[in-house]
Amino acid sequence: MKVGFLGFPGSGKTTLFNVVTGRQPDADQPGRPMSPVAVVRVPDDRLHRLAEILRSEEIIQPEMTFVDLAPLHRDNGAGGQCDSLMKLVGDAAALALVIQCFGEFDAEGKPLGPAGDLESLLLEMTITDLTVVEGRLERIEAEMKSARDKSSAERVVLQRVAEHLGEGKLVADFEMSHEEALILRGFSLLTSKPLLVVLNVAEDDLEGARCRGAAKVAESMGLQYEIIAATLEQEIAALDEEMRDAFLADYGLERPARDRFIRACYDLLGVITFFTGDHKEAHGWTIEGKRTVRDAGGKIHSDIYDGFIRAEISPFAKLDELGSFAACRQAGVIRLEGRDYLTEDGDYLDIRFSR
Ligand SMILES: Nc1nc2c(ncn2[C@@H]2O[C@H](COP(=O)(O)OP(=O)(O)OP(=O)(O)O)[C@@H](O)[C@H]2O)c(=O)[nH]1
Ligand SMILES: [Mg+2]
Repeated sequence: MKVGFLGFPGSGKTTLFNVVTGRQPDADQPGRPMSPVAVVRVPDDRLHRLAEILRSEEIIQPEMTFVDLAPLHRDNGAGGQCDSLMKLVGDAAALALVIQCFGEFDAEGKPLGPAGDLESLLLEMTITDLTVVEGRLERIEAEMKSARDKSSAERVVLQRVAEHLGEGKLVADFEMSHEEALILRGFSLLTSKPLLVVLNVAEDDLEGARCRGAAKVAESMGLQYEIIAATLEQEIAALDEEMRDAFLADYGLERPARDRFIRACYDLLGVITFFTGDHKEAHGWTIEGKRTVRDAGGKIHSDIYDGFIRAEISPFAKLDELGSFAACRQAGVIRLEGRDYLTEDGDYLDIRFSR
């Protein structure tokens, strides 16, 4: 699962990337990450309890990947960055749009303020999608000059999507059938991805009073947003635990932004966590989208997907309450399920498969 940070120059992408991935800024190259990709182990308290029950030696937290993408130019949504933008975003499953809500705005800086920045960022993405869709339509139409059938399913849906994008709407809000969704999936359109708006505020504006306009733009587009003071959070992240709690309390912050941000990404992507394990390790995994127990097995290994037979499911809440697998078995809360069972958050899976 990969989340990319997208935004205009200097909006705070690298600062936020450091906050979320727990990295310290690179002193030699401030503003540039050491490496733009980081795999983060996401803490889940339930794993400690599971390790206790399983008597596991090791705990393996689920992983999430973050990418600090190169900045987009501010060209007022002229759409000149389409190719590079598609390449830049690549296979990121979701995007965090980082909006600068701190500092002075240059008198000549084109989009003035966070609301304008968010609007032009969304416009840039919409134009990119439109360019991709129209490019494909042109090719289809050229191919169809020789064929008789003028109403291929792909052409029909692409025409509808082009119209939708032309109205400035996001593909995520496009109503489509299952078949149409399958056609569109292959294009990886930017505005079809789950988007989280990050309003990067100054430390004297933690409530985001100066970015109400941007928050309204996000709301009007049906997008979730988080208000985060990235530089402040970076300082907090560098403190030891005791100092950190005192610091957070001083600023009236409940938890570090990192937790809030990762939670928001989970919600955005509809991610759930499931568990496996034995005396060696207690292992947490995440899955989004299609999440039958067979798909969950596939996250672990393709052999499990291919040879799936059935799974024994123990819900974490029951394991926690009863304290052992034996007690769960006795209470009859362990279930045997086939491949189509929909995995629930907190399920402990014991999968039988043939090799
Ligand atoms: N006051 C304030 N400054 C910030 C905040 N976030 C980032 N900055 C500053 O803004 C500058 C740019 O931050 P970066 O995180 O490097 O921004 P970026 O989006 O990675 O920049 P590029 O990679 O060049 O596009 C740095 O000098 C940061 O210290 C913030 O929340 N408040
Ligand atoms: Mg940067």
